[in-house]
Amino acid sequence: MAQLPQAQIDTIRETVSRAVAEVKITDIHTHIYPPVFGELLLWGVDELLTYHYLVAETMRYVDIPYDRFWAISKRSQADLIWKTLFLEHSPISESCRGVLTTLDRLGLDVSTRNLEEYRRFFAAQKVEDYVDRAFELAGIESVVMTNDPFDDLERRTWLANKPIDSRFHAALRIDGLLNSWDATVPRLREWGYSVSPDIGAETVAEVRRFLRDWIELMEALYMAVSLPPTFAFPESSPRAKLISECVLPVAVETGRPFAMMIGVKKLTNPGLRLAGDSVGKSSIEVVEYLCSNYADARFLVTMLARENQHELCVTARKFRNLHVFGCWWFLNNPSIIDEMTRMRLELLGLSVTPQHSDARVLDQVIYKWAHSRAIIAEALAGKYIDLAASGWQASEDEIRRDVAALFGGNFWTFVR
Ligand code: RAT
Ligand code: ZN
Repeated sequence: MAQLPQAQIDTIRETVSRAVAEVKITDIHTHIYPPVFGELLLWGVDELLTYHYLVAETMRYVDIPYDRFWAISKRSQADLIWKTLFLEHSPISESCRGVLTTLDRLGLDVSTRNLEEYRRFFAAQKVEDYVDRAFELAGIESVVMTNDPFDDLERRTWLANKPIDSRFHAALRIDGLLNSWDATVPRLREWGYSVSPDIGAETVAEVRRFLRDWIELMEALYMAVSLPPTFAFPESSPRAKLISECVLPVAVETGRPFAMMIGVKKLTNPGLRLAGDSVGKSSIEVVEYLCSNYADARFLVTMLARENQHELCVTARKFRNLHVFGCWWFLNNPSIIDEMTRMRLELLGLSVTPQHSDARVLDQVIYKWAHSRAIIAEALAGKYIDLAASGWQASEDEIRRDVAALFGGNFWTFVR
């Protein structure tokens, strides 16, 4: 293999980094909303600071009882987090750094450390314009939301049939259906679906009708669920029955993928609320079983445990109806994104979607994409440099084509 001249290495790095910096992204899994969803759209510095990732980090340093923390105002929570994580310690964690990247990209001076000044900046923004600004700074073209028909606020907005900003696509989130069936039965009944706990033929037909109705109303691109490390399939549980009898048949019939986000241990520490979920290693055999036995269905899969990442890549090599995506939640850290992206490129080439933002606060798309782009660009550049050493030169157009696929193109091909 030829030893490449440094100038050629530098040129490849620059070309890849420019292509990645300029690509317009489809962010395939977020928790953000357009303004029409009212208070569901979170934005601004107090929301950034009270992100549940930062709540968990703060609680390691302070001894305030959890209940007291939740009882104080959001502004006071943000004050405590700012003081604890930014002023009393250097903010080196990925989530802390994210707040600073965001403020910096918005043109604020982080060296002043003046939270009140940042608050004044956000208070002067008009939300509609701010959405445009955040999209622009993040370089995103569109996002996929997480849309829960069991959330009353969200439900009301969908049922009101208001026009929705076309940059925001829907994903029908069905955790309620699959993870708490007993509590869901009375709600479905209340909404006119004739279901009963035992999941007989009529219930199956009615749950299918419910899924079809909501896919249509939301124009959902896919159905999605988060699942525990103990997720098993097949098994005799309401969840497994609902997946095989309702979700997968509707997925096939409507041509919508089923997204499984596997590996979350809910409320390991209930006092922390949303910040209290943890991670566990899951069974890859379940993914293999589903992909193999439901060959007509398509699965978008991300797993939360680092330990599952290699076998997930190998499984994707075996099943083309499996699309691997994202570095989810506790994996969305530079060292792990780097490792996972390289492994995926090596095992799956360009047939993955390496990242999603999971932003819960609109402004987070700015930092999450700035940080991920840099790491993915570096991993990718390494691959083109290795190719060049063999004599294969990827052209700039080819590099741009590949980058567009990784940052949204593959997803669109898969959902369509
Ligand atoms: O990453 C997160 O913010 C988690 O709290 C979850 O929302 C997770 O991403 C999910 O979609 O369940
Ligand atoms: Zn999420």
